[in-house]
Amino acid sequence: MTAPEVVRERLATDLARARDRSRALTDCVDDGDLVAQHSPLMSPLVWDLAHIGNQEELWLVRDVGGREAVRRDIDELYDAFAHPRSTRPALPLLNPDEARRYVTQVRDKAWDVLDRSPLQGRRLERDGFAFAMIAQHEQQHDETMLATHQLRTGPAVLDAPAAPAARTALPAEVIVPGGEFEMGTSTDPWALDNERPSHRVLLPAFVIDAAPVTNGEYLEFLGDGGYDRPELWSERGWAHRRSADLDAPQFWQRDGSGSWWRRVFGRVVPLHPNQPVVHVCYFEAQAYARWAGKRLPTEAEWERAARWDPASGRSRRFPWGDAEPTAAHANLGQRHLEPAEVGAYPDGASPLGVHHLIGDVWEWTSSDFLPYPGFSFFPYREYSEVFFGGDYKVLRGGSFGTDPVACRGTFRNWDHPVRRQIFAGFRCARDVAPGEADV
Ligand code: AVJ
Ligand code: FE
Repeated sequence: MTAPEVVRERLATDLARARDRSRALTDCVDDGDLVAQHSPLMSPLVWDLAHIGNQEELWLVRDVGGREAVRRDIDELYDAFAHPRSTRPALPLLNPDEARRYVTQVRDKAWDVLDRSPLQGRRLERDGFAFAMIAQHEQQHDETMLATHQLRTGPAVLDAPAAPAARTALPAEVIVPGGEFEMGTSTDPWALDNERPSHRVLLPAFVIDAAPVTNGEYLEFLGDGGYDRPELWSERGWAHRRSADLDAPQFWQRDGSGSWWRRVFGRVVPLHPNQPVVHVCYFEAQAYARWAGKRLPTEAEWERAARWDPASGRSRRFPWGDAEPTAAHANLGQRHLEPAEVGAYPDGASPLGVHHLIGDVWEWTSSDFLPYPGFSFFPYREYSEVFFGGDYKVLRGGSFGTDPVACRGTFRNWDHPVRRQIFAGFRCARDVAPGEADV
């Protein structure tokens, strides 16, 4: 049990950090850019901004605080289910100045609600859940806005130092022994509904890559005709590869001499061979894995590799233990605008020596997005429940654009298998060969 005053301080920091980021992502472009649609897959940035404020108003100001609405008339405009992303630019949205004023008004009230909440009692307020949920929500939209920035054309407006270089050489693979482990959580106070409840899962031994697949490795697949060999793709994956005319990860381009480059937030940079590949869809990940004689890990395998501590038998919050991530553990929080070289975070490794599980790139798993046994929605069906059983694959681990508040060993992300504007890569896994796990 953490004392309410400590929780309150932490919530204030997390909410303030989210708002600084939302501001930075929306103050760096002009109004025309904020209302424009940079891709039919994305909302205009100004929609995300006001939607962030609207969710905060619904949950913190009205529900937790029991206060008067700031703007009851705009709920429908910012209801993600009422309007698909492609139709949002045509809505009578708040203009950029109005949106900025709106989120500030809501936040001022939310600060007051936070000051007065006991942070205990009612489940929504207990341990500050509602405030943490809203901080996570804002950060998730900030990551979405970062993806919109990546899709946006025109001169670069975002800047960050280069991600760190390798500090240690990694083995190709790690053997994870079979056995039972605790998947999900019933005790992490800020875990979202889909991460709950904790349950025992029994897995046979498996082998998992020590790091995500790099650009250099992916280039070998590409050079070996990976995109031209239907036998490497699933039936659905090949149909998509054909209809979408995929021939390389999104944002890759080749120059006259055959060298590969990558467009990264408005700059064209040489393809870095030792950074994880990013902006591939599930079907590309699946084809690579088959080419490598492997497969994608299941979500349970990923979580066992990330959380299970062989010494204690316990599942921990992060690969390195229960401590919150620092800059030494993982590439999170948009400190860098790219994944780091593999081997750059030795302090972030799991006890078995699996690296880069947290940060750098979201990792596609082979699992569909489904509820854990005993799931119940909280606090609303539309966060997770309505997506269960849809055409979604689970992604794990967070990217360089994920804030620590929205990232942990239990955190589950999901998206359509064709999507690649998200900061997604992957690592491979495989069954153990006979005798391999006995050593
Ligand atoms: C969990 C990232 C898939 O962005 O659609 C934001 C998070 N839910 N607002 C999404 C979310 C409601 C969600 N993902
Ligand atoms: Fe949202």
